[in-house]
Amino acid sequence: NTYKTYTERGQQHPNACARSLFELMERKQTNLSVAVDVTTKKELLSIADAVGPFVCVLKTHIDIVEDFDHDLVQQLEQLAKKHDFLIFEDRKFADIGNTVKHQYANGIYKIASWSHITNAHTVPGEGIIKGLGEVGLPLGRGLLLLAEMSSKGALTKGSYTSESVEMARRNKDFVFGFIAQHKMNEYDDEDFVVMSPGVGLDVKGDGLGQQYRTPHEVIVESGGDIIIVGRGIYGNPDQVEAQAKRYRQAGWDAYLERVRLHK
Ligand code: UP6
Repeated sequence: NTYKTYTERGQQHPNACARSLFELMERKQTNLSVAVDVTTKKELLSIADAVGPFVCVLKTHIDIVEDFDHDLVQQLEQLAKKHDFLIFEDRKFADIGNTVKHQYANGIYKIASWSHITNAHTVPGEGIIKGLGEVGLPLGRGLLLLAEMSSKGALTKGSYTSESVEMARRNKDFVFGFIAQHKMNEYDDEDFVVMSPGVGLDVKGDGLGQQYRTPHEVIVESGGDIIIVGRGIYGNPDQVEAQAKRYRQAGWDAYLERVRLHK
């Protein structure tokens, strides 16, 4: 399935969130997700509006915004409609089922009410998926599991990764993919969406453990589906739109090459 077109995968996918994601990727011709890791509402909204036309998914870390309020969320939702993208709050839940349920539904952020996609570490075991699912499934949300991290020395490898994939296989109603560095599909009847962070065209790292690969390495060589790019796009405030176009083109060209190679 990794080597089929996004359209074909969208038509066959059992998960509603994945279906709409694949459809919108093909419609907008983009497999780019921008990670907007800025700390003010104003910057977040202005970058979201600037990159909106070029992304399939806008990724947030809502808890770093100093002046968070519910108007921010409403404006993000409006931008998602205006530009046709999904919102992914990169919350990286990591607690027992009962706790993450509250962290997902309640508190200040009420993530489940506005974020189409969120993610979770598998370190607590499968209860984390059950807890999040009680909140997210009735709302039609989708979950990604962190199977592999991009940072140097990450412990997400070997049996940790393969057992994370097994957890996803047992929870396909809610889990539609992974944050990972490689494709995870092994069987004909499964189609996990792999979103890969740690993507950059100009630098190889950030001095704090982040490691960057190119869109070609991620999509053609490793079989990832969506590239997640943060500082490479918003790092220079004067170039946000130009960089978004550049990464969107690099990601889409890599996807077309992958489809061509495996025809
Ligand atoms: N992220 C990673 N690596 C992971 C998982 N998530 O970098 O394994 C997230 C970071 C950040 C974004 O939290 O939001 O992806 C990468 O940003 P960057 O392109 O500016 O390094």
